[in-house]
Amino acid sequence: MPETFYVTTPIYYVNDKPHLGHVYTTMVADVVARHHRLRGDDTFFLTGVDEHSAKVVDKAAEMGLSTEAWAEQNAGAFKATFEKLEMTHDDFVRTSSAHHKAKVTEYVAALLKSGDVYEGEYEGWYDAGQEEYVPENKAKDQDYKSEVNGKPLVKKTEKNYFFRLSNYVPALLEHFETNPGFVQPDARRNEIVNRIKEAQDVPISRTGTGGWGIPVPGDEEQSIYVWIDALFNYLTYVDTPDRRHYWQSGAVHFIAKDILWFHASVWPAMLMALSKIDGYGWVNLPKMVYSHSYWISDSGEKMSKSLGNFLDPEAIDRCVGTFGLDALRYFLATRGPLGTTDSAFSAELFAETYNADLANTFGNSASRVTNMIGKYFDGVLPGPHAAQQRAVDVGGSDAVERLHLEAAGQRGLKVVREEVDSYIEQTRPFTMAKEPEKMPEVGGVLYNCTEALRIASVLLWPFIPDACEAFWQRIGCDYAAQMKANGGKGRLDEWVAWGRLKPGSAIEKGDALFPRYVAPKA
Ligand code: ME8
Repeated sequence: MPETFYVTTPIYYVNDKPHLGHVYTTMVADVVARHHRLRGDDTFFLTGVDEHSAKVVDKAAEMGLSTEAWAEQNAGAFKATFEKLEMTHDDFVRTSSAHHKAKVTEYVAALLKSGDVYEGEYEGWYDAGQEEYVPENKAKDQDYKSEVNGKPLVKKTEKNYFFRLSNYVPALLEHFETNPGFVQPDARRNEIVNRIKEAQDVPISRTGTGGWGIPVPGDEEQSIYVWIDALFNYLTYVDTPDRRHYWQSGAVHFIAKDILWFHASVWPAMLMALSKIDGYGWVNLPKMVYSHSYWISDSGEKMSKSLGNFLDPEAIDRCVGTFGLDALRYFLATRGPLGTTDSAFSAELFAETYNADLANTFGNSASRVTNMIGKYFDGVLPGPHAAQQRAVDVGGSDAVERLHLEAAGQRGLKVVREEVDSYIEQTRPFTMAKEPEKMPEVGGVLYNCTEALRIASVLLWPFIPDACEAFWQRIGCDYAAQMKANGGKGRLDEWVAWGRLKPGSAIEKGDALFPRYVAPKA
């Protein structure tokens, strides 16, 4: 049954241009969004940028530019990168947009009146790189250095508004208890539960931002803390009459482990606080916060802007130029750090995966089968044969919905390996074709192979849409046009049912979908 589905990525800081880590999370969310649209779900996919960070102010000053100009330039770079990589987001967040600012102001004004926010003074540690207040016990554990970039924490004393996170500890723990899938993977949930037990109230405003940020309503000297401003993006962008149902369907937030704390504690607690206020009764909690690990360099460091060892947009362009966009999407989604261990980005593994899964499996099988239909049947799809009865059943539990993307990719490839490659080895249509009376049976084999490839291509479409659409065109399937005509929605269940191709339809050969990669000689 079609459902409503809402998926988000973090909104990225615009202190610099995008790198592979940002592309990764957005691409994973894109694959998941595509899968849901293919299922026929009413899907909303949100990504974008986080602008009101002190890091943006500092970097702009360093570059000799105004903060606005630097933010504008990098926001543009993120947008252009995501568009070039054919991400299918439905909207692109800019926290400087009038709509976002107005909504955040409205939420904070409501919270200020609710009793869950009070004025106080913060005295303690601050991680400037992460824009994060660090409680004393945690700062001590970290040896008073940033967990992420190793730089010393700074001591801060400032007047702030505080959110009563401590009041929400019992409700949060209960939510974790009754919704074991709320934070995924499981190992991450356990870390967070332990930290929530000791949660203290958190600042939601800052002073001295030089006007960069959203002012606290009624107290212009303070700006809304960038993390509060940023978290609200998930709500502001769907807080309109035509989009509210996406929020209410239960958001799925993709993030990396560095920002899990905010998403799994402050965020749900603020939503609980908001939902108690008049007019916000419709505000529910997200369905899931999925916290993946990092891409690290071959030498084992996290790729990040401040460390300067990231795979930058030019490197991403070269990769797409050599292997194609489908290859990048497939590799990132199926070989990335979705679980609790980091993944090293290696050019060798990329080329190996490309050849094994795309060139030698899907691409090669598609060529073999369409070539044989060209050679033996003049490019006309033969009909089934009684001696070659076969059917693929891919029904049942869904790996993408469980976010097992590697398994989901392999599920499509398994159909190709078993129902095309092994099947051809067993039946040897090229040998049978030497005896004219066996031609109807050869036809039956090739019909089955084309059907299996068609079903595999439907399963693989979220990962390698360009190749699948090219293949559909060759076998006369108008799925791309149907999706377009139907607001992007497909009919996954129908399309993976066996026996939909009509014998007699034209089958084109076409070029290799994934030419085999041979590394240039050093
Ligand atoms: O944290 N491997 O923005 P940010 C995998 N603005 N993913 C990576 C990565 C890596 N090496 N490096 C970055 C912020 N990412 C805030 C978020 S949300 C309300 C506010 C991805 O520009 C990953 O998704 O530092 C991580 O969570 C995000 O980029 C951090 O982006």
